Amino acid sequence: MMTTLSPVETIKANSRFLRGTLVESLADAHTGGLREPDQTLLKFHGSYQQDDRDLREERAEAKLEPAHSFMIRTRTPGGVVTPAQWLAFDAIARRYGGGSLRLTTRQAIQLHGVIKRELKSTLQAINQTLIDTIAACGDVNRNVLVSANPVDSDAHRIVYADAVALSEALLPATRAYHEIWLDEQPVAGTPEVEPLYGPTYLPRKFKTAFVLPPQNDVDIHAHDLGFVAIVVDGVVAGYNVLVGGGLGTTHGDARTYARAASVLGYVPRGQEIEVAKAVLTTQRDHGSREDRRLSRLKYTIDRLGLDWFRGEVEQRSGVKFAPAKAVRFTSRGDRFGWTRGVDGNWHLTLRLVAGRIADRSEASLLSALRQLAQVHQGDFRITANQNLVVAGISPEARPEIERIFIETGLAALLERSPVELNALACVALPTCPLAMAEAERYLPRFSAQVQSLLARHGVPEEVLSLRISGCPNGCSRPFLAEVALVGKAPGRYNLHLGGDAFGVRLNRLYRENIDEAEILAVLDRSFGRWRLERGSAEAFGDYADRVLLAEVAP
Ligand code: SRM
Ligand code: SF4
Repeated sequence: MMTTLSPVETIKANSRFLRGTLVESLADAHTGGLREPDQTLLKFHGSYQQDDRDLREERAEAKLEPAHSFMIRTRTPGGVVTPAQWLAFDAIARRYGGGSLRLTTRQAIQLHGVIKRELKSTLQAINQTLIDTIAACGDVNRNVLVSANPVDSDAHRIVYADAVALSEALLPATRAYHEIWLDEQPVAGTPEVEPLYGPTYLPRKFKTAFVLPPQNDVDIHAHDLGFVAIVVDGVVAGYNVLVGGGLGTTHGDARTYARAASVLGYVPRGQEIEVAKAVLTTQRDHGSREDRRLSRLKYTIDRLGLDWFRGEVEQRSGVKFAPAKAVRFTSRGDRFGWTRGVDGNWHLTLRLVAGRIADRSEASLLSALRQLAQVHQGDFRITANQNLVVAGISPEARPEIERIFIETGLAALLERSPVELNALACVALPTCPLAMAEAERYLPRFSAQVQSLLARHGVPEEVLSLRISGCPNGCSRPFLAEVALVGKAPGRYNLHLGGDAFGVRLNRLYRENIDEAEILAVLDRSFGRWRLERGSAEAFGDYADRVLLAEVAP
């Protein structure tokens, strides 16, 4: 059967290992944007071309090109950043990024609004901090996630080291990034190869995460490849391996769906890189390269079968899977405030609403975190819930950190209800080109309204996961929330209910394309019924799954 490759495949194939004409595009002073193929290639270097959507109409009327700028995303496995690196990012944000940093749901830092003529200087400044942006986006293995809250400090240290090693092992080999952004001279006469990826890389993005049960703060079931640490007597003995998670969908295209990852089996520690390479190359060779909507690993597995996939990974890696070990998750959110690790050091988890850090009228978060970074001796850990852990604070250092925490207003940000503290939203408008509705800018208002409803029904302290995405791509992992809004059009959302409290069960569509008034009315009725009808202590998501969704099931 004749198949047509997606145009992105041709761009990759012709790119000379991700170089394309990026140098020429960057040098073209007539436009604030890049040539189209270079926009695709730029993603593999950790950056996206965007435009300010708040200004689109006005600029179109004035016959001006869109207000182009660039988003840059870091590769920071496990979200670990030193205080010196934080201070450097603070300076970079003030100089190139409009005075704003954004922590992402994949433990990365994003800058928005970088203009074309400063893109190279910004990437160079980032590199000087010893953080890079290679493979932060594109059809490659992306930033590797690790549970962020290091209560069990020893196991966390090991799992983090395994994640960093895996992130390095799955990096593309091309020197394009170093040549284009860091002025490295190509070595003449050396034929370039991509031993792992090949010249056309993967069919689609590929995401990996490590989790330390019982806390599922990375939503392990949302990733193409997941490693669940099995800790025996304080030692990381091995990993349960999960594959085929993925959340992106397209409204109106029933072929697309969110999928929770499936279990491949257990492997002893030390085999995870071989297994990862085998999973990745199986997807490289068998993933669809025709329709990018159907290219993620989840579709490959469903098309070819989990047993076939397991066999292929075993054959490629030489690793035989044992039956998965029993695992139980008991929480998924961040542990806000002060916690103490087994090593005696303290960790302080801060709430940063939707991960946005800027000096705004309501709080000077960028400056507050700069103050912390100036005195902190441990490290910072970006959580997969868009928050920040000030980690590894010695008992002697705690009073000074505590003083800054209180005086700068960071402590006040924790004085919110559980639902507001745990809610997530993707970026959406004004920078995301795919947004259909608001998310980040809507989160404070909407989460406060949901909180009022919970209070009205006598459960103000209920820990309920609430997530908003501006479109069905699902960047805030809405399909794993108990209550989720998924953008459909300005001011209109699909309402999903029924995820469980620990990020294991996917939710389902409950009402389609409704506005705020209707969403609140539906939630009001649903919370009322849950309070009356729930089994003892039944979480809202479980009740919605058992009762509300059963009523609307086809
Ligand atoms: Fe995402 C595309 C933001 C995590 C699924 N995502 C985008 C883009 C780059 C829009 C674009 O393609 O032009 C968004 C940029 C907005 C902006 O202005 O910054 C964007 N995604 C984000 C972030 C920043 C959301 C956030 O608020 O934190 C997250 C960055 C993560 C990182 O640091 O790497 C982010 N995106 C996710 C997640 C959650 C996760 O990975 O844990 C998902 C769902 C999981 C998954 O991949 O299945 C996710 N993003 C998508 C998709 C749908 C992929 C699919 O399989 O269909 C797209 C669109 C695409 O790839 O075509 C997308
Ligand atoms: Fe953009 Fe959609 Fe992702 Fe939100 S979910 S950041 S709107 S792509």
